[in-house]
Amino acid sequence: MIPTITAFANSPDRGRGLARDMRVRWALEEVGQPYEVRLLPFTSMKEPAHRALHPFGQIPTYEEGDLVLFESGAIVLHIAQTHNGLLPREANPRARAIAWMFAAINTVEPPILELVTVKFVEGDKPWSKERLPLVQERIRGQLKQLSDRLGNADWLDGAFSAGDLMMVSVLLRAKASGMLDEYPNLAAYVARAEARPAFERAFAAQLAVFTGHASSGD
Ligand code: GTB
Repeated sequence: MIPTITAFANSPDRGRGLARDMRVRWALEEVGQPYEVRLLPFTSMKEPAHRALHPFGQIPTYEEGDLVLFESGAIVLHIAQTHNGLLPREANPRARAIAWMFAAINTVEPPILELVTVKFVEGDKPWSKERLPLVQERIRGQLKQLSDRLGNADWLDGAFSAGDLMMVSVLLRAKASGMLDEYPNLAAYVARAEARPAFERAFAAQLAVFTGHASSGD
């Protein structure tokens, strides 16, 4: 069964791969699963039809037969659990790869998102200038520890996994702010992931939406 995902019809990032459909597209490309994309204008995202799929009226969603999922982490985990290639078969390495997925979205991503909020949503508030360095320090704290753990390895725990896919997806947001370059092994880790053919295909597909060259299905 070919799954259908949703994505922005007009992504505010102009196709730079920062919207969260990118990580789902990437996972589908890694496992070789073809998929369809339904593009949503902002107005339809809050309509009842989409809210029936996503309680918060956001993208991405994932539909596959009777199954409807929201939350990019849950969607990537589902793809990884139902296909070969993104999770180790052995129980303990598999559990550790899933732990890295949670670390990405529950530990590393929150301060990176706060940076976006403080710069672009709260930028005009009188306290914003004082808050910015605090948030930046929180991000540096996480990046330093992640950098120490990665060391000279290619991936976080053995072979490339859904844990790396989620971590890189999250770090791409920090790359845009220039903070990733302070940790050369993390910058190289992200570059290594971006060079994967599956990443390149996913990136090209979401960019094609912005440039107007998207096909109806992938
Ligand atoms: N926790 C959810 C998940 O992981 O799936 C969060 C989903 C989410 O935040 N979706 C965003 C959305 O639908 C798009 S990805 N926003 C519309 C709304 O809430 O009404 C977040 C995003 C948006 C824009 C950029 N950008 O322009 O760079 C990057 C990321």
